[in-house]
Amino acid sequence: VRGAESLLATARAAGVEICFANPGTTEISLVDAFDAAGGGVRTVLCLSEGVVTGAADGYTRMSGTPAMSLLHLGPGFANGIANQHNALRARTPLVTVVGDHATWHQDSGAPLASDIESLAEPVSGWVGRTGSALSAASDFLEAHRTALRDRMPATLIAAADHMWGGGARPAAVPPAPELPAPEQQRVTAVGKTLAAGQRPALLLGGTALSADGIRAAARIARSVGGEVFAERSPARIERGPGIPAVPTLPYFPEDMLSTLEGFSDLVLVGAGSPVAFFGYPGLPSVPVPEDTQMHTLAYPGEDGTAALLALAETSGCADDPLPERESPDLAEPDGPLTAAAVGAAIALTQPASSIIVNEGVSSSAAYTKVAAAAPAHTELSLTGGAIGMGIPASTGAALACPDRPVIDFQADGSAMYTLQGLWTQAREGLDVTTVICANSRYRILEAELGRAGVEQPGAAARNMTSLDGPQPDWCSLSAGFGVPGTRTTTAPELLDALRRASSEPGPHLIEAVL
Ligand SMILES: Cc1ncc(C[n+]2csc(CCOP(=O)(O)OP(=O)(O)O)c2C)c(N)n1
Ligand SMILES: [Mg+2]
Repeated sequence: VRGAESLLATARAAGVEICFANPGTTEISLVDAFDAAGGGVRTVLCLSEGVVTGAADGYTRMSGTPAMSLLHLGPGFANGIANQHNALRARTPLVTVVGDHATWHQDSGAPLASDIESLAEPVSGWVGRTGSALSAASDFLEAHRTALRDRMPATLIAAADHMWGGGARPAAVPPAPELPAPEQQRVTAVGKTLAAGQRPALLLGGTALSADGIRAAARIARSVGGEVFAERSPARIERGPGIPAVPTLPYFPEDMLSTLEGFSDLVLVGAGSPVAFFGYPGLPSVPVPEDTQMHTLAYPGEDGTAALLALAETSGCADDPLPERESPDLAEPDGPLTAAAVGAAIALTQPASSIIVNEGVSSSAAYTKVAAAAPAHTELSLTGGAIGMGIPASTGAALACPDRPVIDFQADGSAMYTLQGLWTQAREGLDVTTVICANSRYRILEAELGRAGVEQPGAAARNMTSLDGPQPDWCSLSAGFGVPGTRTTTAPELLDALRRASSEPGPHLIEAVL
């Protein structure tokens, strides 16, 4: 068969079930090969590459099996970089296939020729090229296995002549690599540290934030008189009855410092060391109090849940009852909409087992603050700070979990980067409700101007932080992509729109005017 067919047959055999695509001429053999050899790999067209990479990230965070993406040369890849950056920060094992010119055409100065490696390397754990039509299948397999082993996006550059060249065969697929569990020695050492510490804290991230991981961490913390935190903006966190509520570290470095004040030890489990989102004059990059000792139980990329279960076992608390979980009382919001009212309205109306994608930016904490009052759910957040992931990630999550409603808690400015993801939601009939926090501004930047001591921003600064003139018409935009939209200005209207959206199939958009 052709290289393209061998690659897709191998992808399918390795467990790839979906390909998010925005292809071009260099990928034409692959486009054609999905019908012949890619049987079983669902193709999903996305109308910009930022939607492709963000959807692949959302899909893979939820399914655990790598999604494939198909992009067109350097410029196509470049358009997808921001969301592949978020996937890198989430440690999502994606396999991105970028078509390139035929090998003999690559140096001819053709208009679309560019240095693809220099674009791909900063946002990939692995970058490689197909070696020939005959090796295309094993080249794909190497990308796939490396992505899974290292929990990082892998990018394979596929030359057009390797895809159309014949004589290829699919590669034999060995079992997928497993997440490495941390050594028992480290578990024992951390167990001793915790037992000796006066007031230890556990900081969970990545693979530690499963239901089992959070339960084990809560048992460990209680047995040593400590506390549990989740990293800021985790890729994926589970919440609900039977899962102790875990506060996330705050955003600003001074708040992180005061939260961690008084802890003797900070044990990192699947999380990196706390770090300030930005550098501010006079504030540290690593906002951890000086006399707090940091330790690592599991590095990002290791199995944090396995580490916590092993530590609970070692510490003799594996079968302890879980700490009492107070179920917070959340009152129905009333009156004009605020971020807090939107967060509460979602928490009160979200169906059981929803997936919440949180790109609320300056509003996002308004949901996490009350999320403990919501029924069982999974929350995905913006791991890499590159805005424009909410609509794509919601699209991917809905494709991964067709039985679970998806609610996108979405800031308005960020929605604009990848708004055309709504079209894919409509085309695929996905059960996604996008709630736009329509404050008509880049509110977080206004807050940052204030932090920088600017009391009265000038006309130029106001111009760069406002979405006024014209205000986006969200319901028209949404309708234009085939998604019915509803405008709400009060909490009762929003509650009503949310209930209606979850009772109807297919995608919806709700504008919440703040
Ligand atoms: C790709 C990318 N471009 C620009 C930025 C800088 N940035 C951070 S937040 C923001 C605006 C956020 O506005 P919005 O999404 O409306 O959220 P709000 O602050 O109003 O809650 C911008 C432009 C970024 N983080 N990522
Ligand atoms: Mg805004």
